[in-house]
Amino acid sequence: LIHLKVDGHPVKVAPGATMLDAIKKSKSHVPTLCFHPEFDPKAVCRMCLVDVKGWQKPVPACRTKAEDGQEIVTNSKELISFRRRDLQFLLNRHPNDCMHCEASGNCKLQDLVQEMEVEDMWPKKTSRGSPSHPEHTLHDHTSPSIYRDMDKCIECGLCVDACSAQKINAIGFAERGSGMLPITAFDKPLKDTGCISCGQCTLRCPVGALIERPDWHRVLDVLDSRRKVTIVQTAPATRVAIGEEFGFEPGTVSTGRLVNALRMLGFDHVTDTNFSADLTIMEEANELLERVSGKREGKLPMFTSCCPGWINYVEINRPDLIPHLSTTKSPQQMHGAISRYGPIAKKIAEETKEEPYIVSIMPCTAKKDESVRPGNRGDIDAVLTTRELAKMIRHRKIPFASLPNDGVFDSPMGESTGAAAIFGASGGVLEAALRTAADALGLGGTVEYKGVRGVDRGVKVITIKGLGSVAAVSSIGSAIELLSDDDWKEKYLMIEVMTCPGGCLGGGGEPKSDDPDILQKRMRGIYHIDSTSAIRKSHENKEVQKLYDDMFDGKPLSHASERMLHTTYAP
Ligand code: HC0
Ligand code: SF4
Repeated sequence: LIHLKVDGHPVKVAPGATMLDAIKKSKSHVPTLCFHPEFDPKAVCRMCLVDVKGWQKPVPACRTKAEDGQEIVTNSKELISFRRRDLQFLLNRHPNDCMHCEASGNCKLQDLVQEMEVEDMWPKKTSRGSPSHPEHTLHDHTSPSIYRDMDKCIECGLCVDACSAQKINAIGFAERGSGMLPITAFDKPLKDTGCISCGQCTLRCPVGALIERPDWHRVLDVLDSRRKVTIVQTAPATRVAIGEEFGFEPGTVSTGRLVNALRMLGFDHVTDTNFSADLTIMEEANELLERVSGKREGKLPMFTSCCPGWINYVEINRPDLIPHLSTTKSPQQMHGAISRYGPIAKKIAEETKEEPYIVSIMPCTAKKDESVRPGNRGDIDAVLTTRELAKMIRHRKIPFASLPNDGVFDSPMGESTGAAAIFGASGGVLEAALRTAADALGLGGTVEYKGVRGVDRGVKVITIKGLGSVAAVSSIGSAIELLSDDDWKEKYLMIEVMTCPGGCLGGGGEPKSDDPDILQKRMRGIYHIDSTSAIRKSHENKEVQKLYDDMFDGKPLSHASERMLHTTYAP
């Protein structure tokens, strides 16, 4: 271990640790703006400059190694006044209209202004436009999922890191050196770039320059007007992350609190996307078996189709892979279709002669994009991220943290199994499909396929006797690597791709976090739901069985289910 002192107090850290790690272990604190544990430190914001006894100049703590015997000073008068000047410099180029900013209350710049008490230095006039880069597109609202308001950009580069970690590179630096501004390739509107709407950039942006398209205001308007009957669905990965916004430990399972909060917001029917995750497995597992037996068109290996960032990637970059994509709609879109045409909608029509207003709560920004795809348009009226839901809850002063964790979903469209719960984690869709396919083939054996679990970027492979090898890919960058040669075509029967590292629980619409173990913690929550579920296989979901009897001629891949639960893709 390395022994050093921070502001006079002894601290021990492991070899390789940075000064910032040491400071975090101590009672001291230095602010950071451009640092995130997922990426290499760039030290451009200069907020974490510290002095070291005997050293001539201050150094950035984020990227300077801790060494034996160092005596670090974090808070000298000079350092504090340097930080305040630096902040003032940023504020001079910033619109400073927090009152209208979606990031307000969840913005590192705003927090720092308060922490460093530089409110007085705030320019009185809001300055629209970026004086250093008037030529670049500042306001880009062309994407159905992501808004760019670049006059709020503080040039920390975390969005560039995020997009490059995804190997998409839709945004990059316009210039090197001073005055770097992240822009799209050729300064095109985002919708005309290779952006797949994954939202990883919005997850890392410390301010309000990159955000999910805000739809929560119009949903609140509908709820307030009470003119429409509303149906809301909530995704597998939302329930293990929403609590973070209200002080719960990451991974805390808040399903009951979430249901209660949605009812208090005024939603008339609170339903579970997990119900439709079970339905998805019924279609997708049977689709796989029919492709294997040659009864159905479509190539092997079959790719999962529930991740809209992945679908965007294939359509934009690899249309040759379309025949490999499962035609099964995602749970969100199946749920949208059944909300629009199924039993709840029928009842609403009988009582009010109206159509319902349908909302989904997702950990994902690309789900906004998915809901307006040609084959889906109209089923879902608004898609909100987990972060947007948290804003609504705060806006309505609902005391989420003190709500009992006992709310239950409506029935129908509320029952789900452990197989549905694990959709929220990388490998989960595959594991859920295996549980059903293995039973259909009479393979028996295990419920758990632990080899496909895990949140790190990369590819996990397992081989099932009597079936073949299957792979789960965590992050689009890892999928791009896997697809770079043709090996995969021979090796696997089925491949799950999740765009975001860790799967939906690492989605671009989840709460922002600087915790390096955040994905692990949320994953534990997901598998806890599964292991404590009474029913753990999708085909044993009673509500799903009844839905097949009532709407889909009693079986998956029937004529009726092909019409409502499957989709097509186009380059
Ligand atoms: Fe997912 Fe889904 S599991 S994509 O990650 O399949 O967003 O949580 O809702 O639709 O169920 C996201 C999460 C979903 C869908 C489901 C799938
Ligand atoms: Fe890149 Fe994803 Fe952001 Fe698009 S949404 S710019 S692909 S990180």
